[in-house]
Amino acid sequence: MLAAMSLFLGLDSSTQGLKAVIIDAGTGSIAAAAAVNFGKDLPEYNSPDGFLPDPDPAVKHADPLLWLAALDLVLARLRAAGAPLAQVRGIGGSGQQHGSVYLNNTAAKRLAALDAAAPLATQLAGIFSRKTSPIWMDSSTTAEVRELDERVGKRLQRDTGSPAIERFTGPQIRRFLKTDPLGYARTARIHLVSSFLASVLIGGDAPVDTGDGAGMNLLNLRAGAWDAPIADATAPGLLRLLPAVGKPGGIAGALHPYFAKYGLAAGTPVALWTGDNPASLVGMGAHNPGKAVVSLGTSDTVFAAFEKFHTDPDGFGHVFGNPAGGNMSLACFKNGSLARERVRADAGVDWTFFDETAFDQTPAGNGGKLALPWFEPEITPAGRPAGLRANFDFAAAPAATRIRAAVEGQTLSRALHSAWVGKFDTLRVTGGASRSKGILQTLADVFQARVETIAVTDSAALGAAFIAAHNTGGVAYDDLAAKFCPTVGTVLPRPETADLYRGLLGEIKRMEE
Ligand code: XUL
Repeated sequence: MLAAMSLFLGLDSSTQGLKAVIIDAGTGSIAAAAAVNFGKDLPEYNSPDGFLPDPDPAVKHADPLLWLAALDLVLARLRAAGAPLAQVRGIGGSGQQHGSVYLNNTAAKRLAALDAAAPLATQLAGIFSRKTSPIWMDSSTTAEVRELDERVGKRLQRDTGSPAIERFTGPQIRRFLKTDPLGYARTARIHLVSSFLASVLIGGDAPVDTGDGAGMNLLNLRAGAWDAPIADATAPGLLRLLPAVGKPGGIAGALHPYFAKYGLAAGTPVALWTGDNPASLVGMGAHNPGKAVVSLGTSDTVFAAFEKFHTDPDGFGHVFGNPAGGNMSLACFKNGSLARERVRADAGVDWTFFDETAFDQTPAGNGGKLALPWFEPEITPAGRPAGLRANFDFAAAPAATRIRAAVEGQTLSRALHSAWVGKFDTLRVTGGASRSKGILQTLADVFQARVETIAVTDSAALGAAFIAAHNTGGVAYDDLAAKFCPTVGTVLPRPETADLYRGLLGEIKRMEE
């Protein structure tokens, strides 16, 4: 009975799918999990990678009905698997950041009147004033970013935590205003992916949290409220289209009776939803300052909780609200695992060679040979042409030398651009490449920090469940982290490499310029 009192559901709506996990906060175990892949499981939405194909490579929009269909499907899957949905005491969630959903003036009524007899995507098809949602991969707003820079200037970064960024919501809203003024005029509410899905769960109008709200170029993080002059400079009348801003620890509302058909209890408290990166921060057990997270994925990210509000002096990184209170930093490096994969494939070696052998065959520092595998235009640092950069004849070098050069180059660049992210002595590493002994040792040596791997795979969904347990059940984040995020591996920095890598920081900086 005691265990049944402590079940919490976490949902994560990412670019490519929706994940659900039910945690037992009492025993520290996963009670159930399910997932939906947008492309494979819902092919009728014509979005193999989670967004709609578009002839313009800068345009990346998704169909919000796809996210609704996925919500019905993932809950149906949990139910079919016999998950203990009736005992869930609270629900939390996270969404891909920056993506926005535009609702017309019928939305409030239709959300309140959800009918269990029909699927969400059918009964909510008419609530949108913009048929598609721009997502974080969209980069079609270069002109709007320039306009916001001109209109607001440096204050944008100083008060919202980020300069104007193409994928951020404010520039996207401005583009909508410019390209479809009638559609903008028909808009009654603009939600983030996270607050939209929370709104559906409660059949109402959920607040935006400061974690995800900070990804909009609209939230004054110093004040924890929308910045009226910035909203005005973005689009006229925007302030009244924005939902309330919720405080960390807050509740969005009570679960709508619609969801009783899956076995969930109507009225179950739904915590404020947040962005996937803020959710990952807590899901990785890194909600307190002192531990930074390095996530090695399609893009690599470095993020950490920090105390006193400050921003990246170079203007590349972002500040978001920390769901546990305070703020978090995030630096995003576009050339992550795809770049490593290309270096490996071009060298004609397998992953064991890339992950380990290459590092056994070469010395730390690689005799000064470094490479920056920027096959895609990099965003940290931004504004440099794409292409591989090396300070030696890369193509002619042995495979092991190339691999160490690329991994050390990437890692030194991560270190160079994350000096501002917050104080830490530990790096928690996650993502596919965290299996590589060579990468882990390089991280430990370059950052001179203890490197920990933990067993968590879906850190955003797990973090969403933590947020549910904390905000609706009063469970402490420290308890959750201790139970769910134990360290499974540790790599210590070798002090004798500290000077070597410190010396190479200057060289990588020169190569970036
Ligand atoms: C962060 C960002 C991505 C998305 C991925 O700024 O754009 O990490 O949140 O879902």
